[in-house]
Amino acid sequence: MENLKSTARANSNLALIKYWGKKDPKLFIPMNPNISFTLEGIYTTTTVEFSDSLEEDEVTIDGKEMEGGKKEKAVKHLNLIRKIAGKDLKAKVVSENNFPIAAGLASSASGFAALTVAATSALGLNLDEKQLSIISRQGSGSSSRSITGGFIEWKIGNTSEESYVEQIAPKDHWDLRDVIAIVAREEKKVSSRAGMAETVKNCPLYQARLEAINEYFPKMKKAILEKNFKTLGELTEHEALSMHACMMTTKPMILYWTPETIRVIKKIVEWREEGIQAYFTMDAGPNVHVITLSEQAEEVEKRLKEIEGVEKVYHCRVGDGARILEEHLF
Ligand code: 2P0
Repeated sequence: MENLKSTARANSNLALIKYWGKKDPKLFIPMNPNISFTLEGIYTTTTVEFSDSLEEDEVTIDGKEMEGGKKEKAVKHLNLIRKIAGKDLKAKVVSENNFPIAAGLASSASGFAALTVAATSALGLNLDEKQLSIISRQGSGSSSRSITGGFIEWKIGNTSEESYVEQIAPKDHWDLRDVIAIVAREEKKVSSRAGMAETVKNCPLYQARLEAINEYFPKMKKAILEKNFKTLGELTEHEALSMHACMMTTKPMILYWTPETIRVIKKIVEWREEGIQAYFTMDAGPNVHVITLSEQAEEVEKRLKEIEGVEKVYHCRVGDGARILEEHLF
């Protein structure tokens, strides 16, 4: 019998131009093109084994066997991969995050990228990064960006085959840092998937956001290629505020910030006046990602730890894409 088992590891990623809305919710085609960089050191490791001795799929994440919605999402993704491979075997999936899910760092990005790479490899599919990103995208949109390392663009496209990621620059192009301030959090009430669907439907500012992105998307790409930190930082902040303004003006409102989020934002603005080059961005949660340069990253980390309400700080470099590991989790 063939050995239908593989293990993959994928890093998380941080969007500078965010994905918040689907043009095609079935195929996970985004409303706007987005840009991210892959984060070194915040990752998911996943082993997948397909076997004819299993009667149903089994999915275990961080030691807990999944049931209900979370399991369904994984099974749906396995079904897509089984269909592509033309195989009908059930799978055992064991997945581990090296960060606590409760910290509010996106686990679906690294999780679905690792699942895609491990499952396709276990079934003997030999796919390139473009093809892997197209498959991963359909498990969770942001995971398509974790397939590839460095600085990434996710193209909208009109069809599934046209909506894939491409590297803008490799990770050693620019030693940017993401210093993440984990702040006290309430339980997340609105998931990204539900929140973005509501925003597309019920936010009066959404169209203006899309038009603005058309204008600043090429500027962000150019800022990365030319390593223009001031432009990159200013666009990153403006973009995050645009997304959160749309969330907040959705009916009913979606508000992910806590008082600590604002406290950290205000500090960053103050620090800039002292000459610290740092800019903020937030995802669908209260944590603040602080983008800075290697020379000032230690100082930013030290200062973030001193802010009341900041519980933990992660310091990430630009990372590699998803890869196969030789050692399995089971
Ligand atoms: C991003 N987020 O670009 C944005 C910023 C959240 C805020 O990508 O429905 O979990 O699985 O495709 O990938 C979160 O979206 O949503 C996300 P689905 P996903 O990073």
